[in-house]
Amino acid sequence: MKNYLKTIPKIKFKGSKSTDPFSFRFYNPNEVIHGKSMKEHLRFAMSYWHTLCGTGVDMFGSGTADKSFSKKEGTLAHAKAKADAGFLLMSKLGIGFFCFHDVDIAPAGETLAETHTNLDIMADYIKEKMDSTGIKCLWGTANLFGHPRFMHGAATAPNADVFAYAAASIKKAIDITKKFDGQGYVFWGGREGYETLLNTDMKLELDNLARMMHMAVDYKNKIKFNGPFYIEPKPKEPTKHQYDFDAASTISFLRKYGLEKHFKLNIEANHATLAGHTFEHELRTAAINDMFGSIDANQGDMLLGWDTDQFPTDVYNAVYCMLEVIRAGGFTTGGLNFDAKQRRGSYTPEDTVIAYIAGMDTFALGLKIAYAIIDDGRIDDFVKERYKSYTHGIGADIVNGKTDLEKLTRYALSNGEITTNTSGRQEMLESIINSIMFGNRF
Ligand code: XLS
Ligand code: NI
Ligand code: NI
Repeated sequence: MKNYLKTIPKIKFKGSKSTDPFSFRFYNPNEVIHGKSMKEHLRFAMSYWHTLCGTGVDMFGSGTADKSFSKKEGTLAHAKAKADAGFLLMSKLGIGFFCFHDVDIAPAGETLAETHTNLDIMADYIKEKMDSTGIKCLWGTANLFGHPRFMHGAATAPNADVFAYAAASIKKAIDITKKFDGQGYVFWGGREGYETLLNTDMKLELDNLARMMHMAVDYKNKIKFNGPFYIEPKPKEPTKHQYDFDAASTISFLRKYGLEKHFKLNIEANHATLAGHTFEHELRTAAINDMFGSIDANQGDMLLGWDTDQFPTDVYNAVYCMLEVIRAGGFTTGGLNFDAKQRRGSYTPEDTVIAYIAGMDTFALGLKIAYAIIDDGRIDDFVKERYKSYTHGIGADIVNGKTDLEKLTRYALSNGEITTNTSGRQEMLESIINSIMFGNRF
């Protein structure tokens, strides 16, 4: 730990022409855009797991990045060194929030009681760091997918003892998140799904998942944890059929079980693409159902079919994401958590800093360009114009519930064949986006 990031300066905004890899080119935290600073708009968070725990292990090889921070792994001394490293990194980058799993911050004990003691020690340690740096917790969560005890699921496990263990872990993780004054709490159901119906009672599993969520809501109310609960949809990986497949199926689950008032969604870019959707589709689905909460910012690789959790550098995706965020009214309790890791070959601490800078600059561009698109107005005007038939006449009657199939049949018969339709002009709209993005440059 002694030498961790020793040669890295505090990262400053140096403008788009800067060739210093340890500077921001586009993210200028205090620059005010539409009444709020970039920092307030974007609410960046560090993911504790990737940044402080992930070593780059994959199916074909061991870790390449040393995350021992000069301490023996699995000890409290190591957990403290990780926290020291994390707060140093966030301070150097000017990142205001972090997100964590229970297992990220403290070593597992021999028993559940010992694990809880370790968590308490580390929660005190981290809380002090939060108080002295002003860095806040965006959300906490319990890792209910890594340990072998959760091989068949947690809340959807066939074994009631596993369900109870999961409940104890959730309770503890909510307690710690509350202690950190966390802005929210996430449920990601990594093993809440199944591999084959031959061994699965799907209805009982889903009912039990809802039972766990209801208990969590009751507990949250009891201890007055104010932040929202988020569900983070993902279609697959690790399980084949994951129950919280995408935004739409998650919302329908929440409504079926009367949970919708207590939850919002945490949308992850790479999960959207795994579900066969765009990032912006998932964000829009959340927003129009009043479920927009927070974002796990990353990107996948079109040529790989898994959750590669790459740092987001695709500016178009960031633009389309920020358009949805702005239209949803911006973040309240949520933010942009970099659920992202460096490639296995970019294994040095310097690469971590560079990766965060790349992600933060990408979203700074996304924010600025999204506002430029909104200010330009052509895209919004086009959409408005496209639906204008619903603002008067028969369209207004449809929208206002003043018609029925018989009346519409009479109208259609008198109206005759539809001989014209208006062009959707997709290519024109895409080229407007390009001209806004690059027009001033050339
Ligand atoms: C895994 C998920 C996970 C959640 C938190 O794919 O993205 O990292 O964000 O458990
Ligand atoms: Ni995630
Ligand atoms: Ni993920």
